[in-house]
Amino acid sequence: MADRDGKKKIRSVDPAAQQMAEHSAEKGYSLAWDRYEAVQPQCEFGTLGLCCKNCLLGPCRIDPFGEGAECGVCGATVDVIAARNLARHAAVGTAAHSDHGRDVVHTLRLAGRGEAEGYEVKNEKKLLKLAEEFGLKTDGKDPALLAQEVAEVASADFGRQEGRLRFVGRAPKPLQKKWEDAGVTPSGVDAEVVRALHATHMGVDSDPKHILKTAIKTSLADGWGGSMYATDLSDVLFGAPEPVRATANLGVIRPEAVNIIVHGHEPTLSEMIVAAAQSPDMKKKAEEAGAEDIQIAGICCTANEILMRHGIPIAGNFLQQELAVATGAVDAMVVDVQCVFPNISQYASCMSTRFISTSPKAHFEGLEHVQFDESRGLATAKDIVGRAIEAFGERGDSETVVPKENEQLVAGYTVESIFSTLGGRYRPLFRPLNKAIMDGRIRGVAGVVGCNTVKMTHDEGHLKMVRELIRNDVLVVQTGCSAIACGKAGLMKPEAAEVYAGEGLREVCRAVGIAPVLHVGSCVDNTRILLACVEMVKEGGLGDDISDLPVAGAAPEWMSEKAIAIALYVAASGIYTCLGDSFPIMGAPKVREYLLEGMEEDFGGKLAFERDPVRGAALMIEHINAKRDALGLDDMKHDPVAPVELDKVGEKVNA
Ligand code: SF4
Ligand code: MSK
Repeated sequence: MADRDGKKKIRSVDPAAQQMAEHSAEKGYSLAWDRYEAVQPQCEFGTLGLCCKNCLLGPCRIDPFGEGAECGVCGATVDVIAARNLARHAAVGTAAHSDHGRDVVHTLRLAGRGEAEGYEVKNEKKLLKLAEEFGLKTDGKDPALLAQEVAEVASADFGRQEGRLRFVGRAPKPLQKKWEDAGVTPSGVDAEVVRALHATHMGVDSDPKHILKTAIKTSLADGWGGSMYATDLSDVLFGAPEPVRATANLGVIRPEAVNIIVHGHEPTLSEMIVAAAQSPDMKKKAEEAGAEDIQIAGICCTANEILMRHGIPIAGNFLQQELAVATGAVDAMVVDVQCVFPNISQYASCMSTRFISTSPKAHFEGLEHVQFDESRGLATAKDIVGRAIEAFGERGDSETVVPKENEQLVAGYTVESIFSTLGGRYRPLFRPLNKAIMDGRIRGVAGVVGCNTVKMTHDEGHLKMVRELIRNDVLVVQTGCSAIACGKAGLMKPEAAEVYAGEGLREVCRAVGIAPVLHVGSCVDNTRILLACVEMVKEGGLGDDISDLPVAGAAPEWMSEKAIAIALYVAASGIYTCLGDSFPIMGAPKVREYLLEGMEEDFGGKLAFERDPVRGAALMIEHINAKRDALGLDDMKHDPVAPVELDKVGEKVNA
């Protein structure tokens, strides 16, 4: 039950979230904000990364102020302990993204064999391109057969025991050399995860810097391996996204419709749920039950996947999962893997909503489980939609409270579509973007990504940082829950350029009809940002390596182990990366020094920790300016425009 001491407000800048938090308090629902209060005080040893339980001689915890033991029972120092913990986090993050990638590979293989009901190759052009990249013979080959061969090559990369991952070859040559020299070129995806776990077993690696390199190598196997496969092969199977208009926030839930929320990360089932909901038999069934329609909406990255490809509305980001259910208008909450609160089961006993887990990897105690099986994907999806329709019938006249907030946005940008949107169809790839940077209309590009956290005000970090960047003429590309935050706030509408963007960026946005903030997908789609950087280098005029580009990355409200892997592979790819919360390593001086300074010498990129999002943006802009200076680029054409206060989210852009 919620106990917010009579305080109904939560820390969020989203009015829809506030409204539902108040309603939840009235109903007695517990929210993450309440449970965060309940777990205070949180362990400082854990926060600083100074607790080890890697063997049963421990747990060992080291006081950073020298009041207790100086090392663990085995002699592990604070730096060894913190580096090992971080490497384990990175291995878990890599495993999560990569297992998602593996599932997409598996589905592609089955689709090629004709054994995956409802799936087929939607993007033959990309399939052909990949097959050629893999050195497969393509002449006159049936796409179904080619899909199987591409899937085999991808599978082999997951299980590769030696050599290097294929996509490492996509990186600029100087970056490949940096990885070789530092000994972090990843081989197989699975092998790197296993090696990281082995290296951090009690009594194996005890050189903190070497352990950090293991963490980086593992993370590179995510960014240039598992996640990159997830993105590329999803584009092959489900089609490459194109710019698409959609809407976002809890107001997309429609009490008069059968509402199905898909939540989690994998596109394989949600694609089928979209297809099932649009099928005439399901529509008819919904009408017979008295519903106007079947409304699909998403939370977290499953949402981003179907938003990008179908314009399916977004109900909210990570911290809104419980708030969506609290509306009482959700008939089915369908979850797969990652970022799903176990707490959603509390609602199962007090409302008609069906909570349905679907992944063989993730069951939830007390919830219905409909196991997803690619070989009968459409049938599984229809079963789930049918259960939602039944729940709609059971909902009857029970109370629903749905906020009105429902913002317009444009999503669906990819490396390929940025190229055509910016006018590159008849000109060399990425030339218009590079040119706008070179002639000082766009200062640079920032990727702002990642989660929400109850340790900060929900969405505020994303909005403040992104607005500060665009007013300084930095084009922003986004993924994950950060993208959802900015979509809900109206920053992904072309009109946002008129309110928030600096004059140079505004000129570019006007000329090509884009927003100053571009949605490029889910968490695995951060690889689209890496590949856009590769294209910028290839295009020429901005240096020879990713680390020469005037670009930066950020995750102002990160919370997940996947974010640790992302931050490490982004920084090790040469990009300055600013995180809101620090990694749990602050009690370990050598680890801190390497990640915040030393790694720049090895890779050209490093991390920064800054809780204040405006200061974080300033650090990124300083970095971008330094890169512009090093490239000898012209001064910016215009001074930054005045900042706009963060008052009511989205109000200004809608005025
Ligand atoms: Fe303690 Fe060392 Fe065991 Fe960790 S590995 S719990 S520091 S004895
Ligand atoms: S869903 S990993 S909370 S971005 Fe990708 Fe959002 Fe972070 Fe999960």
